[in-house]
Parts: sequence; C-alpha cells; structure tokens
Amino acid sequence: MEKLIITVAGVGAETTREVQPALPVTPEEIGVDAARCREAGASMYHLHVRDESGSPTQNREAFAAAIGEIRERTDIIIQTSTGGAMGMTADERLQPLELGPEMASLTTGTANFGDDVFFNDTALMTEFYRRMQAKGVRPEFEIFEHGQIDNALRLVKKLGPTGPLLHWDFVLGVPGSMSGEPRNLVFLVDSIPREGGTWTCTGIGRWHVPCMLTALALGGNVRLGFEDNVFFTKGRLADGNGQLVSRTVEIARSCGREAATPDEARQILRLPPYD
Ligand code: KMH
Ligand code: ZN
Repeated sequence: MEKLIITVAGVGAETTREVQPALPVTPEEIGVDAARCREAGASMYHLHVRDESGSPTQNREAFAAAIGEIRERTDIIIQTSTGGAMGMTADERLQPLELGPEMASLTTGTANFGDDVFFNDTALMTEFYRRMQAKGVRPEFEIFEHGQIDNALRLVKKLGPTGPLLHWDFVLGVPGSMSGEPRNLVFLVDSIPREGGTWTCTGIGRWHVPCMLTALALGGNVRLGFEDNVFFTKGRLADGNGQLVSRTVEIARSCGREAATPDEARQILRLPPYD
C-alpha cells in the first residue's frame, strides 16, 4: 500500500484559543507546530494565518511571515488556504496564491457551514482555478458536498489540468453539509475518476476518528488538526496538533502502513521535489 500522507490543518479560521489553548496563532508558533507535526509523521500543512489580534486574515504578508517560519524549520509541503474565513471577498481569499505555494485548497461549490454559507459560485471557483493554473499551484479540491466533485471535474474539462493528477480532500461533518458516515466517504471516493488521483479525508469534530479510520480502511490519506477538531478523545482536548498526528501514525503503522515523509508525499502527488 502507498505510504500515508498526513495533512495537518493546524490553525484554521474558526478555532479560537479560548476553545483550544494550544492553537498556534503567531507565525513563529505556526512554524514550530508545523515542524513538530512533521517530526510526528505529517507531510503537509494546510495553512491559515491570523493577524496580530488573532483574527483570521488572508493578508499576503501574514502568509509570507508564517511560511518563512515554517521553512526555517521544516520541508513539509505547504498548502495555503483560499477558503479564508466566512465573509471574506474573493480578492482577499486569493492573496496567498501570489506567493506561489506548492499547493492551495479550492472548494468547488457553495456549502452550508454551520449557520453560515461558504460561498463559492461558478465565477469565483473558475477565477481561483485559473489563478492556480497561471501560478503553477496544485489545487486540493476541498469537497463538502457531492456535487462539488462534478463542479471540479467540469473545471478540469473546460480549462485543462493544473498538474499530472487530481488531489481531493473530503471534508465531512461540517454542520449543514455531508456528515462523516462511512457510507458518505465510500460514495465520494467512488465518484472521483478512478485512475491516477489521490484523496484525503477529514472529519470535523466528533467525526475525526470515524473518518480517519474509514479513510485508512479505504486506502486513502488523512487530514487532521485544530481547524477540524480540537479533541483527542471525547471531552479531552488534544495537547497539540502533533498528538493527533502521532495517534494516526501509530494506528496506520499497526496495520502495516507507514507515514510518508514530505518528499515521499511529493512523489506520490507528483509535485516537484523540494529544493
Ligand atoms: N474557513 C472555512 C470557511 C479552505 O481552507 O479552503 C473554509 C476553509 C476552506 O477553511
Ligand atoms: Zn482551511
């Protein structure tokens, strides 16, 4: 079986220090967290950043500062968010792409997100996809609802590929969108083109462990971290993103599957090698 790519969504836009005191917020904290997670077995970091007050921002310089701190410490694959936070404009959300990251997230459709609506209409996703193509940034299609797979495939068909393979992330358990039931993940995985793609899955909140286990059972990859879930077990907070990584590494290893290093993950994803 191919090695396991563990992506850490370590910061997010919605999680607060009040809820999770170990949340990394400053560029330095994010750099330290990414390095710790890499040591524990993660190969990719899905990056959101915060401003000086701790609020989510898509500011280019704030991303540059966090990326600088990560790169001082580790070779982990950096995947910047284009989702940002609720209510941000498309132009705000696009800013990190100017830095030419290796990868960036791209949600291909509007979804209910708790009491809010995560807005991604056709014009917005087309523009985001075009920008990624122009910059040579590999998208990770973040799928909250089934129809978003069809939207992503339409973009690829209409505008051409962004690289040698398609990479998907099934984000399950956001209140208002698809839940993390195993049957949902099976349905989604069954709906992406069979040849030559890669996929990962994350479960939000209480769906973290069920989704991680189902993804492992199906031979997929795993995303985890404080953006998606702050608990280690019910009612007990994780003491860091690295603790969540370590548990997944141990479970996978006990089943004969080793975690990929960042360079091994680059090979699996057919990204250019790290220099
Ligand atoms: N913060 C959410 C509204 C992404 O990073 O691409 C969206 C999000 C998705 O986190
Ligand atoms: Zn995100």
